[in-house]
Amino acid sequence: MTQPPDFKCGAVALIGFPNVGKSTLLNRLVGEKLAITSPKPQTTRQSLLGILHLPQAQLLFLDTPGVLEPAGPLNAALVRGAMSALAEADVVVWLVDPRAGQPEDRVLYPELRRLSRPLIIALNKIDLVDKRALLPLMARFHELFPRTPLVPVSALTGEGLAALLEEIVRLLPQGPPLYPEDQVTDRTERFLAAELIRQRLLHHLGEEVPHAVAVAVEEFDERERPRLVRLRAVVFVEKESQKGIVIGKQGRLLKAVGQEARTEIEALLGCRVFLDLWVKVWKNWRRDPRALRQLGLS
Ligand SMILES: Nc1nc2c(ncn2[C@@H]2O[C@H](COP(=O)(O)OP(=O)(O)OP(=O)(O)O)[C@@H](O)[C@H]2O)c(=O)[nH]1
Ligand SMILES: [Mg+2]
Repeated sequence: MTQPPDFKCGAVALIGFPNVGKSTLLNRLVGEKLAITSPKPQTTRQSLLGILHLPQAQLLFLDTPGVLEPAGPLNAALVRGAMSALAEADVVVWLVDPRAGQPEDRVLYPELRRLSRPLIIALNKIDLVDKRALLPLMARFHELFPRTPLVPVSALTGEGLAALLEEIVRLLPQGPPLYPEDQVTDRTERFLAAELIRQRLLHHLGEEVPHAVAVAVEEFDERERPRLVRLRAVVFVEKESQKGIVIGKQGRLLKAVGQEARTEIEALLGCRVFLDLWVKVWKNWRRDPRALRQLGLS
């Protein structure tokens, strides 16, 4: 295919505090459910690329883990992941929740102040706030970042996203597309399946346990595809008591997670799925550098 000579292509990092809606925004912009989302902070652990193909540009959106002051090795690895996305990006979109957002975000603010690449500030979740209440916050951002475009959006309703896309495309460098037109992510089906299982776990678990959970798809057997794909996945927890919680009374919680995840994975793969789901204790995996490496988290 021939591209117009002024075709644009580049990486766009979506960055911000946990829970501000980065993954929701990526899915909405790309039009596919790639990144998992949840009301619990620190849902995203690994960066993920979502590719938007436009007639005049290819946008490589990079979803990143939410940035806060690191506490513990897993957290530190998440923040490092987000920061390296910042270094790789051609354009950075800083997503802020106007209900909580302070321009002086302790970790990101100093990084973004000295950022040498184009920045856009997106105030997300405007469906939840009174528009007039946005004005003082917008004025404050404008004072601190006078030349930075400021775009109010809602990743949920789609409001403001056309304006955001326009700003992004304007700031992207010229260049040929890097990915074929039918590719929407850089992640494997195996990875996306593990994340879908984790999302169902986040949904069912209370406040503390979700952070102690990791999921690995250990077997992805495609021999019977397109009729059927067989998956064996392991849910890792940090201690025995958490294993009981994840399994639930008479195995009910794990069963619900398995059934819901299977339906979602079937939609992802476009075929029937057999999901064999196990729970194992990996003592204090969040503090174990070897575990973090093996789970792809550092
Ligand atoms: N009302 C409303 N809710 C939103 C919007 N964007 C995201 N949310 C919700 O906010 C919560 C967090 O969204 P995520 O996309 O998981 O947030 P994130 O920034 O990726 O969070 P981490 O991965 O934990 O850093 C979810 O419950 C979303 O449904 C929005 O524009 N409006
Ligand atoms: Mg996320």
